[in-house]
Amino acid sequence: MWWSVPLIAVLALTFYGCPSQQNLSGSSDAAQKVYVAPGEHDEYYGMFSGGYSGQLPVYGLPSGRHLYTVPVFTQSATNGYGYNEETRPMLMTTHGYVPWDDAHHPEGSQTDGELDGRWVFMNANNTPRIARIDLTNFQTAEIIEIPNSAGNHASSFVTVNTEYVSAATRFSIPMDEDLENMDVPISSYAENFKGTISFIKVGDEGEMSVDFQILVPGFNYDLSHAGKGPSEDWAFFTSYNSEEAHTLLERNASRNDKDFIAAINWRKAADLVADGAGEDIPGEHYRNYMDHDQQLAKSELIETVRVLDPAEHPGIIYYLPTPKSPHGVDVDPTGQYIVAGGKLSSVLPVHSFEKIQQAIENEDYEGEIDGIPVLNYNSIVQAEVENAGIGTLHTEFDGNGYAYTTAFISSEIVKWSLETFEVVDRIDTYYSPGHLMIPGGDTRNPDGKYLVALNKITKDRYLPTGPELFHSAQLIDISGDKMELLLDFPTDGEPHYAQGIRADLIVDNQIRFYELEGNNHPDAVKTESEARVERDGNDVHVYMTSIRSHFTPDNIEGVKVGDNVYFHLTNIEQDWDVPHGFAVMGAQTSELLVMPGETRTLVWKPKKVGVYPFYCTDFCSALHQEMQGYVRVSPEDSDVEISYRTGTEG
Ligand code: K7E
Ligand code: CUA
Repeated sequence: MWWSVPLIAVLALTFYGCPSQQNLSGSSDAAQKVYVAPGEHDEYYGMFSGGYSGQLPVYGLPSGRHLYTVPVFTQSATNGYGYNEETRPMLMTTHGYVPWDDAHHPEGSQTDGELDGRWVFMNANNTPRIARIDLTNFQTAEIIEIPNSAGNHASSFVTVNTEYVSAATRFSIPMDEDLENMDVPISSYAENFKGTISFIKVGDEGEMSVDFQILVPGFNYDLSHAGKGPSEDWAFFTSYNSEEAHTLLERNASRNDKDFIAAINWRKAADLVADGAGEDIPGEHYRNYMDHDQQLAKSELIETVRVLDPAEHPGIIYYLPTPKSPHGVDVDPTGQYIVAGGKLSSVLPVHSFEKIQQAIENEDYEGEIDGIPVLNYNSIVQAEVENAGIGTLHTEFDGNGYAYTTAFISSEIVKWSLETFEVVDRIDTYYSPGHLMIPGGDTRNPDGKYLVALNKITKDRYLPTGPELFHSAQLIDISGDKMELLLDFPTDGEPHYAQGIRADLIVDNQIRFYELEGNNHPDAVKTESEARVERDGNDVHVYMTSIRSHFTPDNIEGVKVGDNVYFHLTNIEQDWDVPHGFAVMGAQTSELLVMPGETRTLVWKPKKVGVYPFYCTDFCSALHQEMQGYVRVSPEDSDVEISYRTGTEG
């Protein structure tokens, strides 16, 4: 192979800095296409992963306007997510409380292979987890930890009816004969380290459970996508490091001419598990979910997980040889073609599902690894797309017979035909795209109108903000024969993948506020007359209400140094877009931002004697500044009794 690592490095240097910098758009035509007039709404929601922000920023498309950021794996001071008592349990893991993660792949729930607008799933790469975001209120509804896994990267891709969400180990881990994690020299990688590929079952209400894991050789499992149509019972996972290197992977994991895509018949595996196949092994993990009735997150610890050994269950997994450390794996809308991103490959390999089935039937194998048959490359490959750019990573589809692939090193998007497998168009991006997204572009029915390039390098595209810059997304019109660049917009964090979802699938189901009547939070108070302060040993509970423009109570005495003060604030407004905030001087967490009909709790441990103000943080009315109160904090041994009032002097 002419390709080599030093050559990649040279190409990287050559292409990285200097794609021609002229801006091809800027025509009034382009402006017209992305202009969303004041008061008008965008056509699509763009759900972007936040990468190392751990959140899910939401943009309107085509305008590129930043609409909201859903807090997911990271605490958010904006609304108190992960700080307040109600949402803290969402971030519980077997490693303790983990208030940050690295989120890569949002994926919308699907029905019959099409986006249905119910939920978005997103993976946490660092401390392996999958979150489910509820699109009726854009809040994180559930987070499940993935056991026996390290680096949950090939996640969270859904099957055609959201039966399952995928997960896999990016970093293999040592497991002994009983499949317990163990303490061994890193140099024993080849004999001791294993990977797992996990299938997370999704219930009717979205509730997640780890249904089973498949034990696989200690490669690095990278990306995934489920099949559709003829391949809908299958899911595909790329891997690199089939060399099983454990140091300097840059070189040591780039030696083999081919690595593998793991093709998994998830339906068959699931049926086996349902019939009692497999073995329960240790696999402690948390499942955290929002109890909607109580508006309170809850955690449960699950101890074991079911595992399948491929050697004992033939037919559940096959390896598809794939050139040179593939990255993305994408399935075309017909479900017939499986495209691998060949990041070190000179061609873009496309496997045929039909040929894969044929090869399986004929036992056309070129080998076997740990009981997993390796299919013959030449028997399964449909085409190798030539000239598809350098450093190809990810592919999406327009539903009109074309595929679009990002090329990181040559900084471009390349459009090619699914009929001739020839390149028909290419467009420069600024700079170095990772993923790309077409609304519905990984489903059975893409909306082939826009494409978003998620670029990794920003440099000179915006006014500089010192060394650290936001990332840059670019919106490209793909409705014609030639791609046309329409818009640049900056994105927060490091977006990897994104999902574009037609607005009408989401808008009609929006919750505008929570019904006070349906609020069964144990510490809710629904009228001002129920508001009160109670002492229980060193704990003081303030059951407080907010409504424009006062808190009840707003004068509190009898708190002492050393107390734990729980402010349980219920916003008793019943109207859209009237949150109230709550902050108290010296609090060691964030504010609360409480939606109408909702209850949230802030714990405060006053350290010093004094009178402390508290106030509403959200400008809620003309008399918002008046929305304030005082707590008197007395010495630890004081005999001031608890008392509270609103609107009475004294
Ligand atoms: Cu950034 Cu999908 Cu994590 Cu490729 S991954 S770029
Ligand atoms: Cu309530 Cu400001």
